[in-house]
Amino acid sequence: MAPTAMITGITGQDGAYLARFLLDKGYQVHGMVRRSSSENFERIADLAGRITLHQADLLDQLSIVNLLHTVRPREVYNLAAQSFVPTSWLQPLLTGDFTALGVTRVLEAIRLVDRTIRFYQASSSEMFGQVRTEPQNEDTPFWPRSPYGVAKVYGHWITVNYRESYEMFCCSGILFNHESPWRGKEFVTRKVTDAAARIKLGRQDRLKLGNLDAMRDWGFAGDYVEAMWLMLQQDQPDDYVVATGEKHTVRELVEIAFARVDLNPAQYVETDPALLRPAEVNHLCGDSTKARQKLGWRPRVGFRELIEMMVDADLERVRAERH
Ligand code: NAP
Ligand code: G4F
Repeated sequence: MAPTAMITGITGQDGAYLARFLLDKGYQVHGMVRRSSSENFERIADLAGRITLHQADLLDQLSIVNLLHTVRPREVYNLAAQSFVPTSWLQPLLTGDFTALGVTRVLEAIRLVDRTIRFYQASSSEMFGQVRTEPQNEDTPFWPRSPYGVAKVYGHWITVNYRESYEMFCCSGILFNHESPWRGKEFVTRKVTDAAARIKLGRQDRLKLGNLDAMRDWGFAGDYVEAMWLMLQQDQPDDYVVATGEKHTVRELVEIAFARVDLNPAQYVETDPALLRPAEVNHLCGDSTKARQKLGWRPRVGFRELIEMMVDADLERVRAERH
């Protein structure tokens, strides 16, 4: 019988890639979606009829318990979160409720309904924050620099605790930044690739950015969902860093994106102090040796290829928009 997976956050970037990945593997895929006055299913619209969506919310314990009773999955991927770092300073309590306590709600539901369910938690390189060693691996201490990072540290440790306390199959994937044409437009990669396309096509004049010197280890979301799945196929649950091992500045990202559309960024890009963060994570770079050796995982898409892929997709999208 086909294995069954449940994805929270299926409407997000990673949820959309993971759903496709699991369907290709022959899974029955179920997704948890929260109620909204208007549907937000753009990234999974073409999967209608192949996946089953259920209404539940990370803030509502009973809705998650009922969902697991209904679906009876073998694997649960907890991707839902308030995932935008700047919003976490504006809404620190809500971020803690979704992104931290939400993890415990899913784990409690698994503990009550079926402890054999395999659980994946979407942890983040933001937990490393003010990094003390480079590159960062599973043993690097956490020093989160935002309410989001703090909430993810809680989510990571509660996942480890349920593994140790109840012998549940719980894995935490410490994923470095990963992007795609489906990345939300507020994140810096997509903000830049969308702007490059719009400026090229005469639909936008300027691009305002914050810290151009920040460095990230950016990979492709399509590669990273494979690592999530691989973690749940092992004999033992564990935690893994998933990263490319290369870091680049926001400035380099801008240069590649604008070069793709034959524009000089100096003519269009300006910095805006309002976009600087109260506390910045200046640089992140991951060491994914453990994932490469134990899971046999490796990234396939490089940085330049990723950014060019995103610019090309945005050009196509903007061209298709009506004025
Ligand atoms: P994303 O595009 O922002 O998607 C977040 C998802 O969470 C959306 O489907 C959203 O639903 C859902 N959600 C938020 N609050 C919810 C609630 N209360 N109840 C139910 N669903 C809720 O994020 P992503 O980039 O795919 O990232 C997936 C996960 O990985 C997140 O936990 C993120 O923090 C983590 N992560 C991401 C990266 C990265 O670079 N992308 C790196 C490390 C970790 P709506 O559509 O209804 O808003
Ligand atoms: O694209 P970002 O907003 O991503 P950030 O903060 O690194 O968080 C993302 O990756 C995390 C993994 O480490 C995830 F856990 C998290 O959910 C999210 O997916 O910003 C990247 C860098 C920052 O240093 C920021 O200060 O880009 C810098 N930046 C410069 N100008 C900007 C801008 N970021 C945004 N969003 N917008 C700007 O105008």
